[in-house]
Formats: sequence, C-alpha cells, structure tokens
Amino acid sequence: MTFRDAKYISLLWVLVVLGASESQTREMSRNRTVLPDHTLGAEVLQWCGTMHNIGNLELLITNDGQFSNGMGPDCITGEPMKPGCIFPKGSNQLHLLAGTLMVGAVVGQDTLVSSGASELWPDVSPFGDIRTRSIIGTNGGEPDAVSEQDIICVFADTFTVGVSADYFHFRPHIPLGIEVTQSSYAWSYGYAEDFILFDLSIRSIGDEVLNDLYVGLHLVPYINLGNLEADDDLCGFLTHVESPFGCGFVDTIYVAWGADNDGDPIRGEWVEPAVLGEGSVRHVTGAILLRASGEAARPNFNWWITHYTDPTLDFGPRRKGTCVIFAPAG
Ligand SMILES: [Ca+2]
Ligand SMILES: [Ca+2]
Repeated sequence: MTFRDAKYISLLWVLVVLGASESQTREMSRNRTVLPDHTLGAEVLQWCGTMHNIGNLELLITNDGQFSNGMGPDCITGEPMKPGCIFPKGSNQLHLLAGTLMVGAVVGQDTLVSSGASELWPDVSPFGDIRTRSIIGTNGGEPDAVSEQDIICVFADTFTVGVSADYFHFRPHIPLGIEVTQSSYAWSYGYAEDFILFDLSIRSIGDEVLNDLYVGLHLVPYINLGNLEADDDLCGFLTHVESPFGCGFVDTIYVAWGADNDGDPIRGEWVEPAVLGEGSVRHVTGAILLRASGEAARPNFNWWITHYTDPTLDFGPRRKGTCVIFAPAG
C-alpha cells in the first residue's frame, strides 16, 4: 500500500492470555511541531514507562515502541516497574522478554525499517509524556477514557542524532518519517482481565511517499519464574479452531502464541503458585490482530532463533536455494 503525508494507518490488536472489540482511533492533541531532528539523551527526550496492572495481566509500557522491557521508576506512580509480562498478577510467572513495534516500507529505491527500542522515541516533555486516563470515577471518569486504565504514548522515528547505526549495514538511521500514537487499554472485569488492547495510529509526517508498508510486532517469549529457564519455550501461529457453536463451524483466529514446552512440572506435579522458588508456568499468551484500516489486514507469521553460544543452532525463515551460512561468532 502507499502511505502519504496526512494519511493514517490504524491497527487494533490484543495481547491476551489464551483462555474484539471495536474502538475508535484517538489522537493526542497535536499542538506541537514535529521537528525533523532531535538530540537523544535521557535529559532531553521524555523516555519513561508505566504499568498496566489493573487486570490480571501486568505489562510494562514504555514510550519507545516497545513493551515488557525496561527499568526504573514508573513515571506515573513512582513505583518500581516490573518487566516480563506477568500473569497472573502478583505472581512471578514471566511470559515475555520484550515486544517491539517495527514499521518498514519502500522509499524510492531503498527499503527502510524503523524499530522500537532503538529508532522510535518520544518527543521532549511535555509533548512526549505518557498520558493516562480512566473510566473509574464519578460521572464515568475522565473525558475520552476508554478503559479502566488507558495508557497513551506518542513516539516517532524522526530522531537521528545519537541513534545507533544500522546493525547490519552500519549506516546511520534513515527515518521513514512516521509518528505513532499508541493507546492501550486494560480492565479489571472478570471477562476482560486477561487481555490488553492496543490501538495504533501511524501517521506519515515526512515528505516521502512510503510504498509497500508493513507493520510488524516482534515478540520474544520468556516463560519462566525469573530463573532464566527460557531456552525451552515454544511459539507458533494458530490460524483456525473448531467453533464452540459446533455444526462443524471453524473460527479464524490468527493468533501468534508462546508457551513453555512442558509447563515446568515439579517432580510430576503442577506447583502453582511457586513454593521456595520452584513452580510451574502453564499459561499460554498470544497476540491477535483485530482490525486494520485500508487494505492492510493480511497477517503473516515468522519465527527465528538467535542462539547466543552456538551459531549452528540459529534458525530463521529463508528460501531454499538462497540459504546463507554465516560464520560462527567470535
Ligand atoms: Ca520456559
Ligand atoms: Ca519447561
């Protein structure tokens, strides 16, 4: 698809403990100018994070295009942030090392990708501040609130000074010229406490036409009790399930899931919650695209392994005949 200035792409997806809703794309107030270049640095850009923790799924949100990964005090509450995507709330069962947004497009003769955690950054305060809202309170809570715990972040890929060079080509970061407004929603209700909705609005703010634009979500399963036992985790993509309504109906779900290989039984028994640091982690988490604007709704799934000590165990999607054997890492 082609993505021009002043045109939006909106995506609605859900992070869920496997056990759609429709939402309006909402924009932050835009009484600011997005400059083409900013200086990176903790004292300049308003990087911070806060927690979704009103439901049974605890998830750290940071305003750099990623989630589940970060350190430091919560910029809203001042409490220590808890990475790892924890379920159930209050347990030590971790499910995710990091989730990262990636946006790629063809610009002229070049193919560019901007990735969260390294190339997507918030603006200076107060423009880059995380905002929170809630429907809890008198008269339905705060205006425009959608859930009991709304978290709104705005970040862009237009910052270049101080951004690391491309790890593969070693060239400086080349922005697509995009700004992302990410609104995530959580509830404590029994029927809605096991998922978090993400509503993304991606806006072209540069001069270039972006062709063949794709939006990716890089999820790293990390399913353990904080004891680093993550080498055994599995992931997959489930396209269809048998409908609970019977009659041979089939539901299309397109869920990317992650789980421990065996649930970590202890001496043949399930131990939940953990006792003396030993316990099982049987829950399965997943991400589902619920809606995409325009012609964008064509989900795709890939998985790969980076084995940090034995590169012969690396795996990634590739075509037969174009396989590349990289030299072992030094
Ligand atoms: Ca594991
Ligand atoms: Ca296991």
